[in-house]
Amino acid sequence: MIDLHYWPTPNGWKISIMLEECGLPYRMVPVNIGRGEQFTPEFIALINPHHKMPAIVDHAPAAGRAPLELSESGAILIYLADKAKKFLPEKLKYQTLQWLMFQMGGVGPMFGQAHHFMRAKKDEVPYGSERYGNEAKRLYGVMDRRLGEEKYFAGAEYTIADMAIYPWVARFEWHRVDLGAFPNVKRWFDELGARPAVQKGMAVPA
Ligand SMILES: N[C@@H](CCC(=O)N[C@@H](CS)C(=O)NCC(=O)O)C(=O)O
Repeated sequence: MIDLHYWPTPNGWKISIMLEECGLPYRMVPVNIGRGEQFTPEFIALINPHHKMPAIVDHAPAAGRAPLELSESGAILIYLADKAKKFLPEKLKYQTLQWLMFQMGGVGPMFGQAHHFMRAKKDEVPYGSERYGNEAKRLYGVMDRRLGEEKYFAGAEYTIADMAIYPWVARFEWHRVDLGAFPNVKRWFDELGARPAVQKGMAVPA
């Protein structure tokens, strides 16, 4: 059994989607980040010293191995792909990792900053909204070109890179992007949104 320390946000959804896609049994442990539950001494000592969700505890990682605590959603996705032997195909391994890193270093942090300035700060700092809004649009341009060349980010197969990017694109209204202006992203987004495991993962409640 895997414990998923979770709150329903794009970083949390990446892992709930992957667990659903793999059919791995898991138990959701809520971490209400609005109430600061990521700062409890237990969470910091036992789950993630960086006090962020998502994190997992795999109580049965492999025969004879001690339970594994893991944080950082990209690392968790790679771990689960290795465990389930799914969604990180050998022939697309490095392309998958490239687009996963693109999400971890680009899409996640930049869209997150756009949400902060546009929503939490309600455009009080116009420079912030403009800078991260423009960066979000630039990243959509990169994604649209890639998805004009390939069906999925890594190539012909659906991988953990798609699962990492999807929940961030699902917040397109938050970073004020018109999906219609990026037709290849929209085609991919609609296709993934029709997958039952994606729908289940996105619906895991708090
Ligand atoms: N790089 C981390 C980022 C995780 C992250 O930013 N989580 C946010 C919610 S989406 C969080 O737990 N924030 C609480 C805090 O920063 O105190 C990952 O990909 O797992």
